[in-house]
Amino acid sequence: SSGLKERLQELMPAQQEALKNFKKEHGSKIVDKVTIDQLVGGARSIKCMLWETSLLDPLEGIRFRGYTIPELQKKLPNYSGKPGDEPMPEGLFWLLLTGEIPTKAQVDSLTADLHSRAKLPAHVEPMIRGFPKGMHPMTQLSSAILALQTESVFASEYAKGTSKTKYWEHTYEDMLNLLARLPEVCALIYRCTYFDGKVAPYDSSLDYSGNFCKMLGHDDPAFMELMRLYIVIHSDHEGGNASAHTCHLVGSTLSDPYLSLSACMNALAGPLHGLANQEVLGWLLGLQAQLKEQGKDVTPETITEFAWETLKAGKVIPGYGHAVLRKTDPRYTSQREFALKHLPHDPLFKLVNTVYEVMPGVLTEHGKTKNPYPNVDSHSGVLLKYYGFHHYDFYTVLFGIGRAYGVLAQLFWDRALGLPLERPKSVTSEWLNNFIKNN
Ligand code: NMX
Ligand code: MLT
Repeated sequence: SSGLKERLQELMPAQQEALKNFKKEHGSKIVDKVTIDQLVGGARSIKCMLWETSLLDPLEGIRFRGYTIPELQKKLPNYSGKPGDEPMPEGLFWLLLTGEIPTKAQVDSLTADLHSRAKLPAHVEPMIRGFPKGMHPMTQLSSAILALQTESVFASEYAKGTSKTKYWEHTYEDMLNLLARLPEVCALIYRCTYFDGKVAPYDSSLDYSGNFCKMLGHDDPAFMELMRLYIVIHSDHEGGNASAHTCHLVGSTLSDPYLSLSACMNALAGPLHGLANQEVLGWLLGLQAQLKEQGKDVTPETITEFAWETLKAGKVIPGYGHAVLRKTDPRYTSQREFALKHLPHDPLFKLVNTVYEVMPGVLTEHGKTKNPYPNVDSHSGVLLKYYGFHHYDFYTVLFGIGRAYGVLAQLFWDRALGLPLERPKSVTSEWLNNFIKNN
């Protein structure tokens, strides 16, 4: 054992007690009000969910258990031990679960634990190999996670009549097994969708990200570094985003972590959410192709023209805007810094920079979006493409691996804290009209 389960077992009683007492003492206090705009408009900003692992500030961006991304880069153990290298996702997972920065030895033991759980059940590989050509990688991922559900400890223990006090333990087993099995699942999807289906053997001498990259067929240590950063920054974005909320909602019915994570991936697969990262690269390549065809250079003026064409066609600029953020996403900034360090002269990186110079102005003039600045998806494709990873309809799968770390850590606490079935109240238009008449 890595010691993680034992540490959680030590931490749980105090957290359970604190929440119980907090509810008892302050349960009737009002933290928010709901306007009709919010009710009709996607529940935007309504504070109505407990999510322990991260918190999003509109101006500052994300903090994971209180730490910003630059702080994580300094404090979490990295693979090489060299200062300045990227943090390991296993360390982030420890932090998300416990609220504590792990030592390198703890991270290494968690890596070893994950490796020991990685073997797929026999039916999953043939199923992935049998998926029809052209099936989107996110559809494959969600289906493969569902297929893994035959192994759910939570589901089988529940069927045997386990006690509520044990839910956390079954969830713990499922979440680790599930995280451990995702690299091979994703590598199989990747190699079967774009190549000859051959997957490099599992390499447990590497860390989670290193082995994952190797199985994908990308051996470059710099790409492995990128993957560490990529998984860390995509892991969690508080609870209200569509994928995290979906996982939490589905899990609240006591559907096991496999069913919950598969549902989470279906939300992430939408173009307004995680699929935007593939859309961004498509948009940038479309821009390059059109300008080349027209014999024009890539300049702030030609980019502005192309952006207006997109907007006038009734489409969004992918990678820009956000439901909560009102400034440049720090996840964008961390990827930009990675690019400045590793690929400062890449032409596509330069293009992304020029887009960044003009787009806030274009979107402000357009006058609709509340946030004209780039989000996480605006930068990720450029980095992946630089390392030869140009199959952009696979990008959201990588986002999905990252997101699994965050939503599963919270799902553990959902069960450990005994959070109830989620069931907000809906109303009809008729109800709203009557409400207005009477108020
Ligand atoms: N390009 C053009 N129009 C935009 C954009 C954009 N990038 N962002 C928002 N708008 C429009 C939006 O469609 C809406 O128009 P309408 O009134 O006609 O419906 C108006 O501006 C107001 O929207 P907001 O309140 O600013 O944004 P909202 O909270 O509704 O949506 C997003 C947030 C992220 C869905 C939206 O900004 C968007 O569609 N962005 C592009 C897609 C994208 O990058 N998604 C990835 C988000 C991050 N992630 O990974 O999940
Ligand atoms: C996310 O990472 O989930 C996105 O930025 C969307 C969000 O936070 O609403």
